[in-house]
Amino acid sequence: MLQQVNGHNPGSDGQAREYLREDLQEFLGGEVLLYKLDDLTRVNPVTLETVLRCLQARYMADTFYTNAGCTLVALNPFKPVPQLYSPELMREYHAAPQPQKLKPHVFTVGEQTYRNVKSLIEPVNQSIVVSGESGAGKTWTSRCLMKFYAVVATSPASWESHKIAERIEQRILNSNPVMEAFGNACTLRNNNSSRFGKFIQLQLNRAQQMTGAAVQTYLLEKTRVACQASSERNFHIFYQICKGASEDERLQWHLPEGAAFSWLPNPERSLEEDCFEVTREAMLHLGIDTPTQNNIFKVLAGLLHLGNIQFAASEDEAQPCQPMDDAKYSVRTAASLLGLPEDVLLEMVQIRTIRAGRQQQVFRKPCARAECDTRRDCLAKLIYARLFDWLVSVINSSICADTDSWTTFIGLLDVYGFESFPDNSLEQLCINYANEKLQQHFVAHYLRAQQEEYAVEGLEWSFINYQDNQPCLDLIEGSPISICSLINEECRLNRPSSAAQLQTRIETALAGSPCLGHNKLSREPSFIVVHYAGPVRYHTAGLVEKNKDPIPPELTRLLQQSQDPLLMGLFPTNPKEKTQEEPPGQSRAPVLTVVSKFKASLEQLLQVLHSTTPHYIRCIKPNSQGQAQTFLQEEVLSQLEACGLVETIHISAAGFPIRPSGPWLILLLFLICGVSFGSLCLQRGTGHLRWSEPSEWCPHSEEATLEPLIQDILHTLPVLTQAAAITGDSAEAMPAPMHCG
Ligand code: AOV
Ligand code: MG
Repeated sequence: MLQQVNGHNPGSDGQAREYLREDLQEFLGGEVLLYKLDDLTRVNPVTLETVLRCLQARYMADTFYTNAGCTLVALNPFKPVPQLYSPELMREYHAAPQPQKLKPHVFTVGEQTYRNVKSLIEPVNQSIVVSGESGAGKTWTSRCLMKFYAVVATSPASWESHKIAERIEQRILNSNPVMEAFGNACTLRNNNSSRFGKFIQLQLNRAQQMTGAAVQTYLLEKTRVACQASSERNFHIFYQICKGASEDERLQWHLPEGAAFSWLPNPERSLEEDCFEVTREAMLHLGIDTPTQNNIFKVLAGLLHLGNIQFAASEDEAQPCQPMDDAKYSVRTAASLLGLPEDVLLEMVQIRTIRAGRQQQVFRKPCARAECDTRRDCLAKLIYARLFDWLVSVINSSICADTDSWTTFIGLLDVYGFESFPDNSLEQLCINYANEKLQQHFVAHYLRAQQEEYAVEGLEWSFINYQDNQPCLDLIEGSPISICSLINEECRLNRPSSAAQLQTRIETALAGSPCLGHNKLSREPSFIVVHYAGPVRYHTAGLVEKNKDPIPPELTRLLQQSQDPLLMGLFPTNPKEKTQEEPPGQSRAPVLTVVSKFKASLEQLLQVLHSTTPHYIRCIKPNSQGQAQTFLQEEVLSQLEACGLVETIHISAAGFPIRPSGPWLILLLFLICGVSFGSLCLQRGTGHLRWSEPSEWCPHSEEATLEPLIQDILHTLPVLTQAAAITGDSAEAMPAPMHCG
């Protein structure tokens, strides 16, 4: 069982009883310590203040997980707590007849989800949606769940023809350091911030062993390769290479110690994520051999040199801008590391080709300095994004099970959290849009659906108002007019339009939206969206260009000429390949913008989530400085408000493990079937009945006994009785096991 980590006892402030539901005060008797309240449905009254106090008391007592009805609240400890995540503890939760009776933990959610997969009554596929703002602990939590399943859902060792033979679950775990090295970066909010969204499907066979996994990623923030906000960094992998390369590798990749790269800001910051060896080792285990790895790192070093190519403005418009004197070495080195002829590389960045006229004649136009920079950056983004996608496909081919070797899955969703920076652009708009969608999924699935269900069941229920974020989603993605549609329209019309004009268009066309904030103090053209988690100001400069994400076709053709084996694979010469890289006029296909592609991928994700039984974990960031033992009430309060936690608790507190309709019938059936045939088992805590074999009542004890089942029945009796007798207000007074899913 979990132990208190330290002896600090902040709950003994004499106020705890005040915050406890009256029926429980009597039941628990004596002094009740606030930090001992494992479930927020037990605080009284359920208000932001009482919930906050309880969470604070628990946090200060090193108790980081608390149940909140159907969700689990996870406070970020901001310090290592190894005893909370040991394999022994994982097994303890797995073996427990009723894991929900143990201390709240991410393993409880993991185990309940795992047991639900077996259910024959509800949809078998499950998902765990981990949410919270940037730095709250989503990636940590989802890693922790993957480790949990790697321990409890182990499969027989599988051997491959590779030199490295590895258990599948080990390979699945190895996908984390690789994806984080290439897809995470240090931001103002989080030193290890995910810059892509991830949905991992853990595939289980009939025996509930993990036989494989599949990863789906969402919109990598590729602009980071070439542009990092001040005090932020590029993707971890670049720092790892520069810090961890051997002498020999430094020579090969032209990375002398201490070399300065403009795309490598803040290299002096030392982060634990900077460990090159861990990434290499994990790549090896995933089947990416050392020569291929070295090829990848060589190309990445090429990108760093590419970033050092600075152009001098040309005095004659007809002449191309030339690289500055000290950038000539960078051109040479970048070209050699990328396997490209130096002169062709330079020319493609300096000179634009335009097709015009009926004959589609080709004209060459020297680019101005700013455009040269844009083309150079575009080249880097193009390479990095393809490399990332390729890595994901390699990971998938290494971990994905054959379709006939799995029957069900548990999906883990870990996307980039809500964020607001001094300068927010299309990346933040997409990130916050994704978070709005997930919040809406929760609202629709739980807050609304649950209350509607109560109404259908005839429960006298005063509807609890919650913050519905549909108006915000209408503003962002609605039809016919929304922020997305207006930005897309600008892309489609392809007209020169200033940032100020875009601001005016958005503010005029969407003036009626309650979620469009008042934009009084704006010095730069921008608009404000009032998200469920707070208002965010988005700058309009560059928004349309980012949404178009134009890739000059000559840059793709340049990369197709590369002699580098990796780039040859990433950019095959395929004349059939029709892309939006075609210049306007050549291609008749509708232009797919960044936001329209992102919208479509989010919709697909939500369809998958809807087809599963969802479980929710709410990660909360106790302070924005990342400090242990620091609980800033204001900051936590806004997160609690944003996710509608109090409403969730109220609604959960009225839930029943079994619908009140015909409870006696169910009980009778339960007793007969359960005791006589050992085939019906009540899953408390999820509110579902499921059929199971007698041995599964207590699957991990040597002697499977009827005890847990009988305990379940005994525990359920009063609830069933009350459920049958329920009238009016009694719903609130009753001890209420949660009803989820
Ligand atoms: P995020 O995924 O929610 O942010 P992370 O999971 O990366 O946030 O957590 C941020 C940091 O908090 C981690 O790097 C750890 O240092 C620390 N942390 C989180 N949870 C724990 C825990 N349970 N125990 C110890 N330390 C923890 V973002 O990816 O930015 O939205 O885009
Ligand atoms: Mg993350």
